[in-house]
Formats: sequence, structure tokens, C-alpha cells
Amino acid sequence: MMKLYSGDLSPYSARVRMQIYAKGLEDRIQLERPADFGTPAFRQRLPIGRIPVLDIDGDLMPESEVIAEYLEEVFPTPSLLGANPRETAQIRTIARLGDVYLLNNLFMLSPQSRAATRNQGIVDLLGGQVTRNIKALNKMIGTDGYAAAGRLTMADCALVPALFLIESVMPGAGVENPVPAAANVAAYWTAIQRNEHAARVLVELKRGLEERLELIRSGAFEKMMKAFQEAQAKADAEA
Ligand SMILES: N[C@@H](CCC(=O)N[C@@H](CS)C(=O)NCC(=O)O)C(=O)O
Repeated sequence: MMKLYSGDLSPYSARVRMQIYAKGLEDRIQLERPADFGTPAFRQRLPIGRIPVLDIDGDLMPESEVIAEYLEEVFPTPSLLGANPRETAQIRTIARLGDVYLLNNLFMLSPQSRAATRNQGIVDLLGGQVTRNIKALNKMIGTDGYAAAGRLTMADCALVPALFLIESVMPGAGVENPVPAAANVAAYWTAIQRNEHAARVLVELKRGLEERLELIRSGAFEKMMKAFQEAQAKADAEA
């Protein structure tokens, strides 16, 4: 049985979890939060040091998009790709918008939602990129409730966590949420939240966010991050 190293609040993990749910793979892939995530030991095993990671009998595969494509090849039905090469290319383009153009900027923007340590230059740069790319997505997204191909695909799996992150990160960082002004994206966002697999990862993401906010409120998050950074700096110096 394969394992997916994942975390509730990780949007990249959520992308793969949504694919696993939609393909009915839960009895083939166990979901697990790695106990050593964030520690030097985790980075020793996984140099990129990030989740999700697919564990295939000890063979560790990082990167959500790579994992998602691998799962489509190993478990081709039901397919979350296109019915022909052009349709697949469109699905991958929208998924890439969700991952490279939205999620990556949002993920780096998220620490800026804490006002005490905010850097306005970073906020303007990354927030501006998200706003620009939502406008692009608005011209490319499906208008029938799905991101592409008129049915649930890998494009939806990448977009749902990205749109969740926009709502949870941008207002806190002092940037206007660009989705309400992008009519096609806004309509899609309303519609896709009714999909059972999207709804399920949204519950997990919200649960993860609540847990994170509680850690921040109690001061434990700051302490945890400091301890991880110190342990990593020590491990780097000894390497
Ligand atoms: N490009 C990677 C990004 C993964 C990523 O950034 N994961 C975050 C959680 S959502 C993480 O593990 N961060 C830990 C860190 O930055 O040290 C992917 O698509 O899997």
C-alpha cells in the first residue's frame, strides 16, 4: 500500500488528496502526517523538505504535480485528464495556473498576514501577481461549474486549494480578494464547493487553518518555528 505524507492545511497536499478521493483510491493510498515533518531528519530523507510526498514501499516521491501525474498513470480510471491530447493540455494549463501562478505566490504571501512582521514590498509583489493571474484565469476557466472539460479534472484539484488560500491569506495580508471582481472565477468557486470531493478537502483545509490559528494565538507556533529553524541551522553547519 502506498502512503501520502500530507497535512490538513497544506494546499499542495490537498490537491493530491482531492484527486485520491475523486479516483476512489483511499483503500490503495494511506494518508499520513509525517511525525518528523519540519525537522532536520525529514530533510535528511527528503532534501526539498516539503509535503506532499508519496511513499511507494520506501521510494519517496516529492512534488504535488509529479505525484498527481504519477497517480494518473498508475491508476488511469476514472481519468481526471482529458478525452484527447488537447483537452488534457487545457486541464494541465489550468492546473499550472493554480499551482505555479496562484499557490506559489499565495504560499509565500501567507506569513505576511501577520501584521507585526509584514513587509509591504513583499505584499505588493506577491499580491499583485495573484490579482493579475486571477484576471488571466477568468478568461480561461470553464463556465459550466468545472475548471475544464465539463467534468471534475486535475484542474479542479489544483484550483480548489488555491481559491481557499486566496480567501484565507489575502484579506489578512491587507490585499483585496480579486475573486469577486472576476465573474467567471467567482461563479466557478460557488459551484465547485458543492462538489463532494472539493467540499471534503475544504473541510480539511478549514480544520487545518483553525489549528494553525490556535497555535499562533497561543504563541506556540512562533516557538515551534524558532526551534525548527535553530535545529536546521545546526544541522546545516554540521553537514
Ligand atoms: N512545489 C511543492 C510545494 C510543496 C510545499 O511548499 N509544501 C509546504 C506545505 S503546503 C511545505 O511542506 N512547507 C514546508 C517548508 O517550506 O519547509 C509541491 O507542489 O509539492
